[in-house]
Amino acid sequence: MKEKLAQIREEAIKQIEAAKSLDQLQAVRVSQLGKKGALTELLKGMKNVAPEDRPKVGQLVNETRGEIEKVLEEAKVKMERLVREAKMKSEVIDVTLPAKKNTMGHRHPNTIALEEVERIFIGMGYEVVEGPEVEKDYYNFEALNIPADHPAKDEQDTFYINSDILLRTQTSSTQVHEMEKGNLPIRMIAPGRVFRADEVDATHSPSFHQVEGLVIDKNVTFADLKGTLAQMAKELFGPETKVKFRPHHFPFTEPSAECDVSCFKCGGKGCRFCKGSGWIEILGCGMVHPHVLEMSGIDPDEYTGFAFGIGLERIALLKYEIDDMRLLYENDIRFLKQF
Ligand code: 2U9
Repeated sequence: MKEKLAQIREEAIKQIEAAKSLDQLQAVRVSQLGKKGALTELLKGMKNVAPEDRPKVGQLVNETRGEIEKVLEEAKVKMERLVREAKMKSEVIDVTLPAKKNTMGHRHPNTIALEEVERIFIGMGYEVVEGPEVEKDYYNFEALNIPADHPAKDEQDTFYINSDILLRTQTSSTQVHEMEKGNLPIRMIAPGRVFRADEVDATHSPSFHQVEGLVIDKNVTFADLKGTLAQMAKELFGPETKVKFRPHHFPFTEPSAECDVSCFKCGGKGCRFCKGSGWIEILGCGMVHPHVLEMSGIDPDEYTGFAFGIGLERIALLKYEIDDMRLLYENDIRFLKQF
């Protein structure tokens, strides 16, 4: 019996030493000490042992069980330490490594330019109003005095969805909706995306952004328009900036003008930036055509107004001295992070 027990103990210790994980150790515990284990089997054979020897044999079996349990426990503690150490080693933090750099997001040059224009006009008491990009022909063209045979209405220039619905070519349609509401006076800017069937090049894109302004009140004159745009130019390009107006034609304004600012690079002397002229064209403007007021239900004998339109990309390109509009649409992070 003693020999048998010694054999069981040795086999158990051999298996414990061979175990390579906590799971394997647990398997040894089950196989050696469990219900189907060698020791339990041995105890089942107690009925064949003489009654007077049973206490002695029982004690021997319990001693062997105790010894195996002790070895198992020691092996378990050792194994747990090894597992802990391996985990610590794999998770080691090198505090001398340089910290990871968090990259900051950047506002797009268009957004910076728009926020600047918005800030200037909000400061002068204007409202910022946004309108739909998909419009009725009426709001984009007819209500703005653009006749059916106007070249802008050609399918080559405008994206039509059907004969009546189109992608707006200017944000003026938003202003027409505001005029129709009849809440006068109006002092608003309408920023937004517009669409024109243009080929892509350094200065054109089929989709770009505008900010249009509209003021309608009693006694609004061209002098108000000039003063407003002169103030905007100073805030946008610097306090020394001058403005100049050249006669132009737009169907929706009469009289109409294009507005130039003195070159903010050379101060007006003439340089490469302004192509030697000392002036840079930045927007179109004029007094709202009486017929445009009338079509939206405003009496042109009582009210007058001025309007202007700015290409936002043009402002961004000028302000940040970017020479190709395509850079604004590529979203290359190396480009964007400069602003
Ligand atoms: C209403 C009446 C008139 C808005 C105006 C311009 C002149 C103009 C261009 C600037 C560059 C378009 O993006 S661009 O190509 N716009 O020159 N826009 S007056 O006139 C209006 C607007 C609304 C009711």
